[in-house]
Amino acid sequence: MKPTQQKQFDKTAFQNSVKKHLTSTYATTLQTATSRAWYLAMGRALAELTTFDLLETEHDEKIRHAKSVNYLSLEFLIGRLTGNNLISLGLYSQVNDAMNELGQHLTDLLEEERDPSLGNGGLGRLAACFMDSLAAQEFPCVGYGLHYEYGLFKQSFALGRQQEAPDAWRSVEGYPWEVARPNLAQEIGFYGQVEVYQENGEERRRWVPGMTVKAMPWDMPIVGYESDTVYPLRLWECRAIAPFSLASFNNGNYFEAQHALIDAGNITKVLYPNDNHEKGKTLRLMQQYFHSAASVRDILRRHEEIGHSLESLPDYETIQLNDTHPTIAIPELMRILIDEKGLSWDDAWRISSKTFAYTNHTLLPEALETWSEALLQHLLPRHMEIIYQINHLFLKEVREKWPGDVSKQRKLSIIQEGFHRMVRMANLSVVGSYAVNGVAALHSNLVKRDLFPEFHELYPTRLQNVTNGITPRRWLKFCNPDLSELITSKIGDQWPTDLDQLEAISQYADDPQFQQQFMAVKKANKQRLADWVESNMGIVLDTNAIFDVQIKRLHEYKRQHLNMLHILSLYHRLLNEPDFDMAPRVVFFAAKAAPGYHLAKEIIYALNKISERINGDPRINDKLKVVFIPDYRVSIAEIIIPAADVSEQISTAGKEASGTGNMKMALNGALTIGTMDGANVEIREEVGDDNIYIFGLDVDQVEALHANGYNPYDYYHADPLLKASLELLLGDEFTPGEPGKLRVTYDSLLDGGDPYLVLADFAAYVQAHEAMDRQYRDQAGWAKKAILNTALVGKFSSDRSIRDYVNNIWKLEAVKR
Ligand code: 26Q
Repeated sequence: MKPTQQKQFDKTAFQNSVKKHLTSTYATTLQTATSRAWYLAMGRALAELTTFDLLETEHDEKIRHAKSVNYLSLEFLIGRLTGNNLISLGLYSQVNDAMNELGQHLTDLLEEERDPSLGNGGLGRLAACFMDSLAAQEFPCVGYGLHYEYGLFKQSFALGRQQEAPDAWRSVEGYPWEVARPNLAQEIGFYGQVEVYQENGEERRRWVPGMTVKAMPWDMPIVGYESDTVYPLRLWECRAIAPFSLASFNNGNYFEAQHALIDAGNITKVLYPNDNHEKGKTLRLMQQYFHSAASVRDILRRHEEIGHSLESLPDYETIQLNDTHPTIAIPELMRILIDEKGLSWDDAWRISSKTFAYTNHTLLPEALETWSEALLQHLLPRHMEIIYQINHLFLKEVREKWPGDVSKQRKLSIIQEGFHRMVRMANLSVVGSYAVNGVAALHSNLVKRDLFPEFHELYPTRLQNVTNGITPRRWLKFCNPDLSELITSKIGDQWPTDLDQLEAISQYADDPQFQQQFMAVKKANKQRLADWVESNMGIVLDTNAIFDVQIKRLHEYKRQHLNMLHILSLYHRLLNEPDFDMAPRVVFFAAKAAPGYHLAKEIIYALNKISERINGDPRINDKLKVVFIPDYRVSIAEIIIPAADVSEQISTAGKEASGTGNMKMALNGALTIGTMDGANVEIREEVGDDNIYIFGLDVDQVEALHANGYNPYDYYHADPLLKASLELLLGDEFTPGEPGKLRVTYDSLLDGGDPYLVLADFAAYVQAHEAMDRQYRDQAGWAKKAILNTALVGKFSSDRSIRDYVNNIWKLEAVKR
């Protein structure tokens, strides 16, 4: 901590500020204020401090003249800011004391904050961790996202089925940490046509939009850990240009005018709830362009305000595209440079193609974005022209490299031919970027080998790897204070900014006293989770049981249904094998399903019904419990992760690009049961084979099995335990009096062909669990493995990921204030 930080905190002034906000901002009194009002007033008082530092950082001459990264993402899943910012500010205990004197408990007030759920899952959470690591290491940056009025839907269950409700994360009072920046608002066009005109004897083109909306920025402060650098997460909100058209108001068309207002307001109304699946909806494309256009203009504004030439843009600004979602920023920058700034195509392309870099997060074909050419043409006619020209020049390169090879041209073209011609956003991103990266070593290799092999040949240095990471501030220091203190008592307090230091903990892995302390912390965290479950769900849990955790979006490739089959196999054995013994186990799930993903919702339903039956079955003697925690979000992850004994990372090999929950749970001392997929491969490298339970088919075996014609019935008939487990889904065991209600899941695994090879991996998965079960009964041995997990995963700090981006891709320097 910088000494200046503590000096800056004036307790009385802070308390007065809280009181002032209670009365003047929230119209309440010290006597009548609710906890919620206290939280809001405290948040505003704290935000005053960070807004001050935000503006100081923005105006710092050294920072203004340094190179910055602009992280463009349609999602930033930041989670609650108050507790985290208190830690970064180094003010947690001072504010705790100050609020105590006002008769308030800080921990209670923190619970009043609603999560800003402005993302679906891994990709959005990664963006949030990256912002934390950028600010912590003082790399100049701006995060650009969207200010959705409604975040990811709230999930509840009705008779076991997922219900979705809108997530009004700002409530009526607004969110205390955000500050509107009306001076930085932009106008964004849509539709219209391209006009051709002459200037100085030259033919020029300009886009005349048919509709214009306003982009209003809201800044969220990203507070550098123990530094007074605050960088902005700038979220654009769409508004109608004027409240309504005055002309139509006056001629009586008032309601028509209101219509325009509603349309514009719609663009940032709600986050699309699809994850790893694209649906070519117009409104989604409007969101993407709105986001890209506002962000690119803001970047150019900053660049030009300092007086830099356009030529030097890549020396001062780099733009990282978080997946293809903001790819339309590439033709937008080209359009501005050519049509508005008067640059030649070649000059514009030289600038643009040195400015953008693109991160790929998926190999799943259904997740690769394509947009209908007709839709793009209609919505963004000038961008479509620019895309054609980029493609034209690119295909020339392809022909030079592979003369006469039409199939290469067809495969690499940015335009996919066919009855409905489509624009391939991934191809546009690769062509328009100076660097492309995957998110884990295995994934990046598959990007080179399977997804973009020709691009790799054409541009041999463009494709790279940057393994994902997580911020140790939120995902250890803040969410697991007891473990953090234990670690600090052994190795000092510098590990949150230098996570490799955790390795020094490994010397205590065999120390019985440390083992006992480590397991006592785990037990207390399990108790905290058990208390949450009891008070929110009415299920009583035994903290001696193995806490076996799978928390992530519901998707077939993540194979929650493989976990389900394991549960069914345990249930079957408990009821049918007199000699079967197992350590008590609680299996936790938390997962949202995309509202349109039918099978995912059926799997949730099945898990809920199975949970109901098993938890209430006296025959199994409390050996097994299943808990499906509703409404998975960052704040509940902060309770579950520190309590996990077992981390389920069981995707079909080759399908999970990286995973980041795997890193969070290992860091908090859970043992992973996982496939050779994503970052599991690198976690195994770090913790060693003895401290992780790897099972199942690897990428090559998956490929071979598909190539040889996979038939799930082969496994079904050959393995009696598998057959018995699956058949439990057919009767009325879990839906008394209503047999067959769970058969959708059963059918997908048999007649449906089991596309993710659940049945093929079942036996190996059961075996790996048996080995874990045996290990758990030797608590000292388990403790050693758990300690080594915490000690050896320092690599997965997002600080390291950011340094990899900085050194290998962005080439920027940290700027100390
Ligand atoms: C695309 C078009 C239209 C609507 C929605 C989307 C869309 C939205 C979100 C497509 C994909 C996503 C999210 C993808 C995602 O979260 N991927 C995960 O990224 C993590 C961070 O790199 C990885 O750890 C995970 O492996 C990967 O699945």
